[in-house]
Amino acid sequence: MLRVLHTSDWHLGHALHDLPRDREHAAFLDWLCDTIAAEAIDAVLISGDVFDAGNPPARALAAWYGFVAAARRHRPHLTVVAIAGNHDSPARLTAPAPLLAAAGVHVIGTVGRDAGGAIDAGPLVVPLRDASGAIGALVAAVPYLRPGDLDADGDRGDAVRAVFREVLVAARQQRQPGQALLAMGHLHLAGGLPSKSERGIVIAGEEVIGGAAFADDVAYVALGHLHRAQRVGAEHVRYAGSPIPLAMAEADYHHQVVVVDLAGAQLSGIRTLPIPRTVPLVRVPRRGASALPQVLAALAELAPLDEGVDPELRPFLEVRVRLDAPAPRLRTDVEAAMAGKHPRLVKISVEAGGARTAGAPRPAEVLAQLEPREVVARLWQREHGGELPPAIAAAFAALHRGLTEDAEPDGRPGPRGAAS
Ligand SMILES: [Mn+2]
Repeated sequence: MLRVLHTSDWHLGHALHDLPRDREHAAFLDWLCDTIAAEAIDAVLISGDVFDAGNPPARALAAWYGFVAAARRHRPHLTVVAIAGNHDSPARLTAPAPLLAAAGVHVIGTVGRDAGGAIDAGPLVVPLRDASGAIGALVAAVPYLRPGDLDADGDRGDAVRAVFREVLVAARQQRQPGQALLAMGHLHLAGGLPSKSERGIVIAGEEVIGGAAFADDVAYVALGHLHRAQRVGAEHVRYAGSPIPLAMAEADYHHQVVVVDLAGAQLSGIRTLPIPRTVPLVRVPRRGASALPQVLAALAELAPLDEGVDPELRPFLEVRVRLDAPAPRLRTDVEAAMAGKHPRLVKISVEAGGARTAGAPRPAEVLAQLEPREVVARLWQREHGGELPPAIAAAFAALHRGLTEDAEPDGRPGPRGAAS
């Protein structure tokens, strides 16, 4: 019997609209260590995005090393396998690999190839051992695949599938009877539901591969990248999901880890364990949006600041205002209403109200044929009536210029614009 815990998308070092998440991550990692001990876990699979950024802050590195040391104190034979996600720097994640390997931690950043282009699959096949030291399973651990990891010729989807296929072939060659075969990947699998907080990983138009990339002899597929916990097409193909909400829109997510039991080569059980939420996410109003007077009245009802609570554990709050006309004092009014309140304001969302300019619906136009400035001018006309004010036009032009100058070579906005 081998018991494996699957988790992913920790995003250590994350900030929610500039507010740090360190206390939430610390609470999760404490809970995870307790769970590893209580559930008698033999191996932990972390399916990418250990860190939120390629150059994580020192406190995020401290959380990571502190976790691996604490987890091994609870379970001295524990194996930890972490693959790089699209947020991780493969080089930085794997820089301490020799030290970590001595502590049972395998960090996998890139796919090596020989001069002929063949994959060096050896480092991507990781054995998982039970408490007696016997190998109970082999994991084909494939990191997020960057262009340099892939065969340059042909379709990206084909190239991604080829890497999984070749690493699984190598794992099968090593596998002894009674050992299970597992796979890990950080990618968007067809049929998976994305959230707003993942950074799109399209490189050449091929974002998604199908679950058929994993053959029937793979007992469990531990995926990362999608932040909503979910199975994809089959019970044993799963995204563990992120352990904390990475955007206000994820307030209703059920954060969890997956516990996978293996009996010999076969999957014998899958359970999910809910992760306690340390910091509540509050929305005013709870659903939809309200006019500003109602929002301000609801904010007045919020609990007053409790000085006894650690400031980083106070709830995050989003207000959603429906506006019928521009409200230049919106932020000032909301911030005044929040003064002395317990929750921390992280976001003001505005929804345009019902007082639309009268007139027959316009024939559908192809958005791509309009200049961005024209789209803004028409939106202003529709929502507020009249010409686009010069100050708004200038602000939009500056913003648009900033976005297009930041764009990555494939024309998509850079990480700053796209992250959560
Ligand atoms: Mn992620």
